[in-house]
Amino acid sequence: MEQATTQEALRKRLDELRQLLNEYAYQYYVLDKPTVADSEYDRLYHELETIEADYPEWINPESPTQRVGDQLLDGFEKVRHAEAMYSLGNAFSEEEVDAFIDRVFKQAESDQIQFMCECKIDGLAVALTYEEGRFIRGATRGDGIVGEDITTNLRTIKSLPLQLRQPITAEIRGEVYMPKKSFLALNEERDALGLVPFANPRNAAAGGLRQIDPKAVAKRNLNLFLYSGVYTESFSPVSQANLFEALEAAGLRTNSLRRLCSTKEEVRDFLRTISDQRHDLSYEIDGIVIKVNDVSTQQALGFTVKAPRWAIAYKFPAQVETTTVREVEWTVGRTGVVTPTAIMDPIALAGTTVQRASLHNIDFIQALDLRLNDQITVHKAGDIIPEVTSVLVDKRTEDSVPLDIPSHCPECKAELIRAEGEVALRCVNPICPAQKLAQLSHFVSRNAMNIMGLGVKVIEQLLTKGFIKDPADLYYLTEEDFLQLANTKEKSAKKYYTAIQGSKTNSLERLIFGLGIRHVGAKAAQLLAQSFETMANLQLASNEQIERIDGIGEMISQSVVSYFGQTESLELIKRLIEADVNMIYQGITLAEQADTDSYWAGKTVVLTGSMETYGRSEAKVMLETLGAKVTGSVSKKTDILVAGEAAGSKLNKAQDLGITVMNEEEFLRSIEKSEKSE
Ligand code: 1X8
Repeated sequence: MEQATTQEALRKRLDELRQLLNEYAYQYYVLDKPTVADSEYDRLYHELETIEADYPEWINPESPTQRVGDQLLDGFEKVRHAEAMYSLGNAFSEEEVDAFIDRVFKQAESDQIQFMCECKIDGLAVALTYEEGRFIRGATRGDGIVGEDITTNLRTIKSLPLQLRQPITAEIRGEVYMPKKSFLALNEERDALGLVPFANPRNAAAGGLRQIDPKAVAKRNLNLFLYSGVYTESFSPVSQANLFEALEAAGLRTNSLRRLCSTKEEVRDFLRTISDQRHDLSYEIDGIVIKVNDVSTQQALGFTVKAPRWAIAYKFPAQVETTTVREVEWTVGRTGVVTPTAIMDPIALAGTTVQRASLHNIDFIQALDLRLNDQITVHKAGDIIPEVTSVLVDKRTEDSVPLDIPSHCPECKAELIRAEGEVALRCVNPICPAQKLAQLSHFVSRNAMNIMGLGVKVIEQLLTKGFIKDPADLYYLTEEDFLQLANTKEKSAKKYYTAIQGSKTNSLERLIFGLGIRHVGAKAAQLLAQSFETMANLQLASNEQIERIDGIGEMISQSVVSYFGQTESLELIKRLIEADVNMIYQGITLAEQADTDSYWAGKTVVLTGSMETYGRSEAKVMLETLGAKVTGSVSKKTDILVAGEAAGSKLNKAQDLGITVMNEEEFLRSIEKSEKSE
């Protein structure tokens, strides 16, 4: 009997958790308006995972834990679309857009037609099938008639609802994309691993969705916007504007950057406005789609063999410029990788002046057959990073010769190594001054030890004068040492000294990141510090222990274990300890996530009335995270009553008993404060 009740309670809690998590995910990923702290989401998610582990029979495909599967995919099945996915006619100038609008006016025999103008996302078109609100299948566009089933991979996109807020049966279409930031981070990572970078976010997104490991897809941080559908009885909007209302009501993510226009001038104004601000968007767009708003007018206009007559894509002028390569610079990074950079005649490109472009590695140079004084085309990958896209070979002079690939380190002159299967050229001299400089610059950088003011110039001098060889040496420097550097007066010397000494008390994750262990970025450093809590624990950790951390894989664990296997590393850490540099994690550890010293810890709280910002159950969960006990009725044991709108008898009783009463605003302020202090 008792067991049945526990089970019932757990089942209820499970439903509550799924609902809460889905709601939070919707607010965070679809509306881009987070309402709870990440730690709170993680806590609830973990609670759900724990219940599901005990009762696997309760798991259903709509559970938030079921987004990322464990299985590798066995290729992709073909799927036929409910209706053909058309491509769009293109307009390459404002005049061509005007001509399209005139054509629509003429064919529809009216000039009272509204147009919905939307951003053209540079991503990958997908079709999502929902049945009675459940996500059943997702497919690529393919050739427009038959696409590939990528359901498992699409499920990893957190803004894609597995369950709609309405029981709609329809095929919903949109664009999957990779945010610029994720694209840049991915390319940096690929560069570091010696992989060829993606040319643009679209290729990165497409590559992402075709991976056979859903876990790898989840890491790509893909997102999507929905903007069309195959209409059915349960889903039959009367206009494009109405479609957006319907999509949003169903919980689907739409792009709010759109405008309903009635004239050519209004359309033109929208094109120009977006054209001006597109470099500031977090995703790449390559044009504007202009659609007849009214569905019955769309139907009257119909389709040509290739595209709808009621829509057109205005394409922004390609952001490609031509310039000349004057020099190739080879720089040594902190891991010894030698990277080529093209130095070019300056050009204006996508909002900035560009003079340098990474050439990534030797393979990249050789694939382009790039030579000095070549004319080249340059674009900005992800709208930010300048990249050489082609060499104008026919403009080349006859005496041009292939680039010299350095055989020796540009700094220390040691011989460069190119390991089997690696595209990277590497200086393996452990005392290479260029590597030392890059390592030290990394150590003092903002996300590492954050030693403000200690720039490259100062570090360079400290190295050449032999004052320092590694990061630990920084902590043994005196103010007098700094006074011996060029242009350094007492004030600067004091500033450097104080900044270095101040960094001794940093929390462990900064130091771990600062050590520059291969593949250990700021995020991994945070996870390692949080899990192992002290440097000593981390030093002793095995591959298995490290890989047990969610978010850390084999590549990082091997790198960490190998780092601590080296005598030089141990020696460095020993001297950092002797210099009194903190080796302990100071954030919240996993073991103590439940807050014990917040204002709310140990308090008995009653919620009454309705609040604008949070539902009762959300507020309850938040308070519980902060250590409060939330009960249903007011008594002498109650410490605080949180009273929303229309609070009734509980408020009277609390006032009678002299219990502290908080209104919504006070409650919110206090919660916010408690969360900040974490
Ligand atoms: C392609 C795209 C469309 C939209 C946005 N981005 C795209 N890449 C949109 O309608 N907002 S429509 C479209 C197509 O029909 N081929």
